[in-house]
Order: sequence, then structure tokens, then C-alpha cells
Amino acid sequence: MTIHDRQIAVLKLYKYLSVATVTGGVHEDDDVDARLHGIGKGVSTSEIFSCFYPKHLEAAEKLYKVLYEAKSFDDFIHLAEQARTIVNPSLFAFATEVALLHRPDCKGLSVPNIQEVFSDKFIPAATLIRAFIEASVKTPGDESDVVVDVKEHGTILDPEHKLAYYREDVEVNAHHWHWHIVYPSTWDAKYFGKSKDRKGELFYYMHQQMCARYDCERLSNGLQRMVPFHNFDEELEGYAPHLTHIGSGRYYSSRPDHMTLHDLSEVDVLDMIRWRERIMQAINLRHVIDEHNKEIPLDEEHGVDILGALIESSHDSVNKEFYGSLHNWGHIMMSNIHDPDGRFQETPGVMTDTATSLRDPIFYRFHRFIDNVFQEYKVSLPEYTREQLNFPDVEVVGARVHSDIDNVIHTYMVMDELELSHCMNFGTAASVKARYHRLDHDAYSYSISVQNNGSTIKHGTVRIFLAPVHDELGNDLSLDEQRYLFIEMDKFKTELRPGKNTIIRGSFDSSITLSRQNTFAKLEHGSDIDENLTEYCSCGWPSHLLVPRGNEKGMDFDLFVMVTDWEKDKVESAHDDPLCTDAVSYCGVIDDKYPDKKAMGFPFDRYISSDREKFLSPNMRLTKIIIKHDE
Ligand code: CUO
Repeated sequence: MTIHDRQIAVLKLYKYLSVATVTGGVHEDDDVDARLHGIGKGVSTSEIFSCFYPKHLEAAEKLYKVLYEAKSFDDFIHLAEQARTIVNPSLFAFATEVALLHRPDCKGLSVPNIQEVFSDKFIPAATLIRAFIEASVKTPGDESDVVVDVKEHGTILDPEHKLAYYREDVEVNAHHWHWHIVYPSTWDAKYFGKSKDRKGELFYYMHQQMCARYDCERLSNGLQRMVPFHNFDEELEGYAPHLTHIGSGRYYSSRPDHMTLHDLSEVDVLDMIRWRERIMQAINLRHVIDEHNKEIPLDEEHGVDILGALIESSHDSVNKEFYGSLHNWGHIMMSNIHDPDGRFQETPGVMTDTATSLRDPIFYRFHRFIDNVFQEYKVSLPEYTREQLNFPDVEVVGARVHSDIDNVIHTYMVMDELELSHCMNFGTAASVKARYHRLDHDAYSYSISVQNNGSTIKHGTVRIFLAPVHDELGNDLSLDEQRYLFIEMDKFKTELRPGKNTIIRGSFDSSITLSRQNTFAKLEHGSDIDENLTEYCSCGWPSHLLVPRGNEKGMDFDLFVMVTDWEKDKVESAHDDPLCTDAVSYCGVIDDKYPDKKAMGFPFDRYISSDREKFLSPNMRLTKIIIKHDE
């Protein structure tokens, strides 16, 4: 079987999955029947699958293990084809993607973009129905594309609506879906024979960065930074998603304003409060207690990783019984706020699903609440010392952004399209697309001048961050306040010859972003495929959202550039040529160590008591830049 044949076999598993007919039985051969026996039980095919809900996660774990254990590639495809006819489609997509990602015989294969598979998780129901109508009234022989515009569905009565372009961005939601598949909370290191390096820490960092990016976007839009969720009895803001599950006709529920959390049948609000208290106590005592009552120190190297696993909580939690599952149940409690005990058999809201939860303003306030728990730990650590921050003999003497005008980046809204015809059969050979607005920015490059005052070549890690200069009232933010807003823009290795070095780095090369994607059509036709893209490469921040919006006047940002000693940052890699290292900062590297020994977010992950002048060592530089949004 050629790689293209294999790719086609994988694509078939995903084609029209959203509207897959679940027949409820396999009955093809006894062996397949036996292996799939009981798979998907407890998650009905019309339910909205949640990879935060323990019952759903367990069912998905069973399926991905069966698929992972398949004897050969053919056996894997055969089993998956049968499983597709008996389980919930989203559960199937999740489990099959986990198996694909980790089976050695699937290396080099891609799953299509999740937004093309489950377009109904990304595009409002009204747009999809319009597309059906327009496709169905096409005159026979008319091969022209059907393009339907996504209509705005909010008003200025809701100030949060200003951020809808960001929260409902197609690719940012796709990134989140893939991230939680690359790092499933049910990852079983013993079973797979390998652990995911610093998985708990990356859970903290990736979500911290999402919050920081959201706050940069809020300030860009003249809104105040978010107020973190904090009290379990507080009234929440409302949100209406306008999304329907096209296969089942069910929908993601709305949440009216002023609702408060209630006990669910499995977990009480009081449980959540207790878990938070226990976690806070562990942070204050600087140790957690494992299942055997043993104290495990929250030391500088592992503390945040241990807490990440505990708070999420994942299989790696040192004591799930005692510390519970604050984050995962938080998602479930919020998404079931309108029918907590299930008496109305309502469907949950978007917070239940990793492909949709970013749409809801409460996602960010809830994750800021989770982040504040991590910050409680981080501020308990000593500040970085001069020695830890400095890179002797290395000076950053200049840093600029090159675009049309130096140190000015323009952002603007553009139109983009999403192909819908792989998600549903519209009964036409023509393309059927949804058209929507999204943010974008000019391509630009960094020009960084670094002086190596030593007499030998040195290797450095260049770390680039960006944060707003002013708060919502126009006051200057202190460096310690900016810590929460600094967003990572890029991180890369560089060679420094003795004397002056000029480093030029394009925005497109960022270690945060996904630079390219293989679409369903490209994979299907086997043309114009980027062979370096594999499944793992689906994880990554959208490149069009690398730069915050800024404002019409031109908004001031601090560009922070730091060069650290690569010899101290490097990690022992398991591979000479690791797969897919496109978006390592938020997604890591498959089957390998996180490629930076420093704490994620360094040097802004710890308290900073000094002002700018004192904090900045010669290997750092702050440059004011302007981000201007063009109407
Ligand atoms: Cu990604 Cu709460 O973990 O959404």
C-alpha cells in the first residue's frame, strides 16, 4: 500500500463523519466483534462528546487503545471502519486521532482539518442550512461554487460581542481541539511506554498564553482585562453559540445572563471548593500528598508540572481522589449550568467541547481562575537572580520590527472560506463554502543586533515576547503587571560569532504558529501536499492570530527580546530529526522532550520586584512598537 493509499483510507474514516449513520452493530466477524465489544457504551451517538467528562474520556480511551493495538495498518483501518458504525462520531474522531498520532505505522499520515470534518462545530447552523438550500436549488450542470456568508449573531448590547471575531475564530478553536488530542488527559504513560514530557506544565503554559492573548485582544478593543472567575456562587455572563450538531439535530445550549453553578449528579459545587482549598494548601505547604500519603515536594523543577496534572486533572495526577478534578469538572459544571441534574435532558453548552469552548467568554475567565492557582505557586518561588537571567559577554544592542514602516505592524480584517462539502453531502460536485471574517496582520521580520564580546562562537536561544504598555485606563503597566500579558512570539536557536551579529527572523517562522496546513482536498487528490506535515502538525496557534489586533490610533506594545545561553537551555533529544517542529512553543515535539530546559514562560513566569531598568540585563532589550488596526 502506498502512503497515498493509506492516506485515502484514513480520509474515508473522516468523510461525512458529522452525519455518519450509526447502525448500532458490527456483526462482521467474531474477532472484530469481540475487540469492539462494549466500545462506546454509555455515550449515545446523539450526545455532544466531551473530552472533559470522565465517562466520555473512559469510553474514548477504550477505543483508542483497541485501535492502537491493531495488528497491522489494514487491521487498524478495518477496526476503525467498524467502530465508526457503532460509536458517537466525535468520540470516534477523538479516539482515532489519538491512535493515528501514536501508531508507528501511521507516521507521515494526516487527519484532515477538524474544521472540515465537523464544520458544524465551527460554523453557525443558520449558515449551514443556507448552504443546503443554495446547493439544492442549483440548476443541473451548474458547477459554480456555493459560497454562503456567516452572519454576525450578536449585538452591541453585549460588549463581549466585540471579541467574537477572536473567540469564534475557526483555526484557534481547531488548535485547541488538536492540543487536547496531542495531550489527552487520559494519557497512560505506562501503557504507551512513554510519558509526555512536561505535559502538566504545558497544560498550564498553553492556557496561560491563551488568557494573556485574550487580554491583549481585550485592551486592543478598548475593553478592560477580564475579571477572573473566582467565587463559585457568582452570577455568570450569558453566551449564545448558535451552533447545531448537524448529525443529531441537537445544539450547543445557550446560557442566559445571571445563572450560577449548581451541583451535578456526580459532583457538587462544594467538591470543587474543597479541591481548590486542598490545592491551595498544598501550594502553601510546598508539597502535595500522593495516594499513599507520601509528601511530594513542589520543587522548582517539577512543581508546576505536578500541579498541572493535578489541577487538569489527568491520569498523572498524584492523588485524584483527594485533589479531584478542578479544571475538567469546571468545564462540565459550566456547560450544564442550565440543566444541572439533567431533568430536562438539555444538551450542554460549548464549554463541554474542546472544539467549541473558546467561543464562550467564560472560558477565559475560568482559565484565568485556574491560572491564578498556578500563579499562587509561581509567586512562591524565588525571583530569578542576575546570574540566571544574564548571558555573560552577550549584549542585545538593538531590536526592531521591519514592516512597511519600522516598528509598526498593521492588522486588518480579511475574508476567508471554509470548505463544507467533506463534512456533509450537499448532493453537488461543486464546492460549498462558508465565508467569514478573520483578523490578519502584515508579514514582518525582526532585526536583532547582538554583540558577542567573547572570543569564540556562542550559541544562544532568542526569546521574543510582546505585551501592551498601558492598562485599560491608559496608565503605564509595571513589569510585574505585564508578566500576565506577555505573549510569546517566537523562540529559536542562533549562532553568535565574536563581534556584531545581525539576526533576521520572519514572522512566518514563529515557533508558536502553524505555518501550513494540508486541506482535505489536497490530501484526497495527493497533489500539492506538504510531505513534512504529519498529524502532529495540526497543533499550533493560527499564524493570522500571532499579532494582537491593536487599535485604530496605533497601540503601544513592548517588544521584549532576550538571548540566553543555548548550552544551558538545550535538552537531550531522542531523535536527530524530530517530526514536525513547527509550533513547538505551545505544542512541544512528538515523542521527544520539550525543546527548552527553562521554565515555560521564562523569564516572565516568576515575580519581578524590580523596575525595567534594574531587571534588564545586557542580553535583554525592550523596544516600543505600535500595532495599528486598519479599518
Ligand atoms: Cu483546554 Cu480548559 O483545557 O480548555
